[in-house]
Amino acid sequence: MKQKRPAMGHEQRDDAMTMTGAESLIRSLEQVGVDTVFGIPGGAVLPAYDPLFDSRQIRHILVRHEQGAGHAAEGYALATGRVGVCLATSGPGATNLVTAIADAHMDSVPMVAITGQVPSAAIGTDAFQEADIRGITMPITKHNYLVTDPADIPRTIAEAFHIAGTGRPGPVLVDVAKDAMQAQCEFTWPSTTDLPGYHPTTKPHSKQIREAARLMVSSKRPVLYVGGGVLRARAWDALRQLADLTGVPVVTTLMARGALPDSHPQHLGMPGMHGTVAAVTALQKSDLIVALGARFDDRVTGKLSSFAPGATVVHADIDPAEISKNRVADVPIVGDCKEVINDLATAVQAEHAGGRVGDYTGWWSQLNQWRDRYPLGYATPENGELAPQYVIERIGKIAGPEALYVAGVGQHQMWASQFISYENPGTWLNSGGLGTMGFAVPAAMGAQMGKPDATVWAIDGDGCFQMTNQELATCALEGIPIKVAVINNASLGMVRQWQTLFYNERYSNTDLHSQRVPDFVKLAEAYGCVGLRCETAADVDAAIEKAMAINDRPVVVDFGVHRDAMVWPMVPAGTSNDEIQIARGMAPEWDRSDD
Ligand SMILES: Cc1ncc(C[n+]2csc(CCOP(=O)(O)OP(=O)(O)O)c2C)c(N)n1
Ligand SMILES: [Mg+2]
Repeated sequence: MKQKRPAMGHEQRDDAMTMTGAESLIRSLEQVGVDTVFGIPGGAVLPAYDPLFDSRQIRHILVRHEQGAGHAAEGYALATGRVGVCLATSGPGATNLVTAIADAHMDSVPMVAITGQVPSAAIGTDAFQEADIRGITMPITKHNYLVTDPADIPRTIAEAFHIAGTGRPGPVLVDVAKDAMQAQCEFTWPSTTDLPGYHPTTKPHSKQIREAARLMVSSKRPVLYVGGGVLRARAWDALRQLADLTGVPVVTTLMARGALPDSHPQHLGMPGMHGTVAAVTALQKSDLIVALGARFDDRVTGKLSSFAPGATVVHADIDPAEISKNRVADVPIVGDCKEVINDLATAVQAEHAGGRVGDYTGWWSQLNQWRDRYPLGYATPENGELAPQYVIERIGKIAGPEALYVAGVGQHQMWASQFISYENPGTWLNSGGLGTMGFAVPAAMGAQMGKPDATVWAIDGDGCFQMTNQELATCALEGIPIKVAVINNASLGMVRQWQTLFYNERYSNTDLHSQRVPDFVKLAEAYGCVGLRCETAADVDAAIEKAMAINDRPVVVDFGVHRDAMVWPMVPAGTSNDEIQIARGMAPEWDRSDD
């Protein structure tokens, strides 16, 4: 399943070979090492599907909806670190990709989306199945192309993969006109990519690094605020070394879960709207925030003007546009997170050698108090119904830290982030920036394709599951044995939680009745999967173990859970992180000395 590197001498052999544009497209995908493509054919992209039929290198997974292809490409990319690829036809095929492209853009997922376009002479005529997908995706792609000359195909594909996978990763769209695929052309693979204006700065400025190190050893209440960029830069080993070297507390955002093992003694958990009291309050009371590949998202900062009022900010990111976007950085550092963190460690060592070592004793005694007093927890429903958090916690315990966990969006996503211990990078996949319901099943499918030997659990909501479960057919037929836990509270639970808290318990249109309709067990069976149901705590382990034992087909476990469970802690949207609540109407009891 590894992407194969092009054979040496290929370039020479390919020189001046005559073929169709479509053959050139498939040849180019092979040349960049693609082994898996998720897609659905249609009129405008049909020429590409013909040579694809013959490719011995590329496995095409025929999905049931293009959104599924897009999220599968994301899941593949997140699980492997390689560029994920999806393929669709013009018009509705292309527009069905839009959500997944936007998702990849928000979460910096390397992805190349290839779409067929109507013949170039018909572009702009409202031709059948014409949509200006380049225009539509302009604000949600890192870059995009419309190819009308077949001679441009190899260079465009080479550039698209280079752009998607380097610097701050992201989605690149390549829209290819049908006539360009049908025409004859000469295939020549470019030996280099020359992109004027695209030279991501990877090496950080040493003066800024020295300043950051100096601040780290002189501060009293520092926090390493670790974002998804640390995972994209594959900088987890460097992060761990920096944490060990400095003794500074670490928080990992929703996008960075697994970047530092949850069991690491300096790990305070996740910050943000549903973060731990220790993580949220550490940032809030810090005197130094070292942000690494994080973007001061509103879900982390709460009301921005009241966020971490006493903190000096070091902000490191490969994308200069992120720095000082939301919170002004006192020390801006542009660079690749791995290089930044390694250089920071070297600079801190130099400070140590000069006798300047950070003393965070007082800070740690404070942090440990918050951590001990306000651990994550949940109540067992008094009416004997199943606690959703318990189900998720047991899946994490039984499947263990080597498994991959892919969430949908909603309460179940937050609980999956809170109650599973992430010990390894790349084991937590979710839609953070866009918050796309329907992400889990197709992304789990893509992740399983990328990591065929891993156990892949989709932890999905009953609402999310109903948006993209058609890909279970794909999984069953293609032999992709994902496991799906539907955390079925029969409602759009996260929205219902807001109605409980902020709309006087007026439950307008959040009741899905999905413990009655549809029957998820029968649905799973109809799709060629194993369907199981579990409604009591006593049966949870057996249901999970049964699912774990089935590896020849997908499994869906419908966990009927208590619908009134809520996600805590919570910082209500738009309020200050100081307003964090640990249960309804209940704030932590701050010591006087905390204030
Ligand atoms: C495509 C999409 N539509 C709407 C929303 C708004 N939304 C956020 S969470 C949520 C409820 C999700 O319900 P479910 O999948 O059952 O998860 P639960 O919160 O119940 O665990 C909704 C509707 C969204 N995030 N994405
Ligand atoms: Mg639900």
